[in-house]
Parts: sequence; structure tokens; C-alpha cells
Amino acid sequence: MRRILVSGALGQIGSELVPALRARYGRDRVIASDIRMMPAGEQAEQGPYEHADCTQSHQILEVIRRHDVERVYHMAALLSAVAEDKPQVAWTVNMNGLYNVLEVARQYDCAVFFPSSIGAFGPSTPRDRTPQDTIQRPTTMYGVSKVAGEMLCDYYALRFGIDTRGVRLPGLISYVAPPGGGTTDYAVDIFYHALRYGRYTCFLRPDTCLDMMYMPDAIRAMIEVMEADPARLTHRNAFNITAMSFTPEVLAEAIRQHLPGFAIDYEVDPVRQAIADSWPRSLDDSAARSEWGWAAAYDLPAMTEDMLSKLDAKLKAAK
Ligand code: AKB
Repeated sequence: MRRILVSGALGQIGSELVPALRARYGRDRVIASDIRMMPAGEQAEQGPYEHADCTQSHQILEVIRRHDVERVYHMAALLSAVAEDKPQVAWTVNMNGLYNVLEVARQYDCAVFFPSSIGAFGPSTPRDRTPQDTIQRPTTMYGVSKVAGEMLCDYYALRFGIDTRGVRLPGLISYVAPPGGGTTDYAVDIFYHALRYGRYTCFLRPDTCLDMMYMPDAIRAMIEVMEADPARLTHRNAFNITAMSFTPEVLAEAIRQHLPGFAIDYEVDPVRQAIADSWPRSLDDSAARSEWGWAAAYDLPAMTEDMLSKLDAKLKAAK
């Protein structure tokens, strides 16, 4: 039985992608791996786990070889704000990690999923309904690594016939695992603060409009694009996908529909604000819609309602 490997499995996306893949393909068919150690008890309970660093190609090769991997979801990466703080580390993890995975995939004939991002665009990109194919001149190390990653995946598909596929993810909102060092993290933090304290201090300006998506939609997109009929794909990599676009003040108003006393104020972080100002306000996802039938299920009101009720239950259970 050939298996599926998820790198960065303990991160914000990996924490939900691994259970979703296991529910779909079987517990033992999905190998979770991360540079972090998983607590021993959890490991046995949840399914196969491998400690591996994607910047060390022999570690990736060993996991892929030993488990007869046929598909890699390469989620290990530094997010935008952390990458801007440590650009050299970001290049090593985001670029060398991807290169190592693609090289081993070439040798062992694996398909590869690569998560690009709205961060792959820059200030010279059209900001509203950003087209699928457009100017990409990002001004952040995160964005540079995402554009280069998109191109490297295209190259491996063209030159070596590797089945590389991917999407450009917007900011992701989830109640399961916290994000780690992104520019869109406020859209998760705000829910924790709303439920715990009834107020939130936002690090982006109130009118900063960005593309966002609820995690269940993002996970479904990652599975659907890998299962799509290859004959219908003309892009393969870096599909724009979107579900909603909003500003912090609009999100605060949506939360107020459920928690009327909720208050928001602003202490702008210039680094993250500059990153956000260089990104699109909304994406055009028509290529994903027509090539593999993509459609988001959650809009802003549906996401807000689900997020508040699930997070509230989680916080109460943890008390
Ligand atoms: C980040 O903010 O860095 C990520 C992203 C949009 O890629 N959430």
C-alpha cells in the first residue's frame, strides 16, 4: 500500500489536514511528520508519526522510502511575519525544504502538494479580484519563497513529469490549532479574545481588507485539488482560492452580532501592516472553479457563527 506523507503535520494546517486525510484514506495510510517531537502517548493513538527535518534531504528520503510514499503534502514552512524577522532561516526552510521534497519525489515518483499563499503577490499586483495569472513581485521573503516555490513546482512537472499541484491559500481561520507568525493571525486571535475577555487589540488597521477562509474549506480544497482529474487541469499549481474578504472592523461587527458587548481597538504593528498592504484585497478564483469545481462553503456569517460556537465549547472543556 502506497502512503501519504504530511510534512509540518503539527502546524496550524497540518493539525487538521492529517485527521481529514486519515478519515478519508485510512489511519495507517497517512504518515504525519514534523521537526517537532510528538508526545509519545498521542503518537500511538493518532497514527504513524515520523520526526523529520525537511531541510535534511536524507531524512525526507528515508521516510518516503521506508513508508512507500506516493503523495506528499509539504506543509512545513515559516509564515510571513516570522519569515520577515528571520529571512535567511525562511529561505532555508521554505526553499531548501521544498527542493529536497521535490528531488525525493522525483526519485520515488510521488505527487507533491505545495501550499502557496496570497503572499505570493506584491504591491504591483492588481489588488481587487486579483487574477490567476498576473504580476507577482512580492516584497517579503515569505512571498519570494512562495513565488519561487510555485515556479519550482511547475518546473518539476514540466521537466520531470512530477504531479505537483497546489493552491494559493488566503488567511486561515480555525479553532483547532493556533497560527504561528502570520500576518492574518489577528483573524484567529480576535475570536479567542472575544470569548475570553470581550475585547481585542488588533495589530492591523481597521480598514485592512484581506482574503480569508475557514479551515474546513481550506482542507477540502487541498484534498480536492489532489484528487482532481489531471486532464481538466491547465494550471496544476498555485490556484487562487477564496471564500471571503473582510477588514478587522467588519469582522468585529460580525462577532458583535453574537457577542454584542465586544470591543476592538488598534495598535498597529508597522511590519505586519506593511506586509498586509502589499497583499491583494480579494482573489479571483474562477480558474479553480472551472478546472476542478472549487466552491467555498463558508462565508463570513457562517464562519463566525461556527467559529464562536466551536471555540466556546473548546475553551469551556479546557477549564
Ligand atoms: C500569513 O499570514 O503569513 C499566512 C498567509 C496568508 O500565507 N496566513
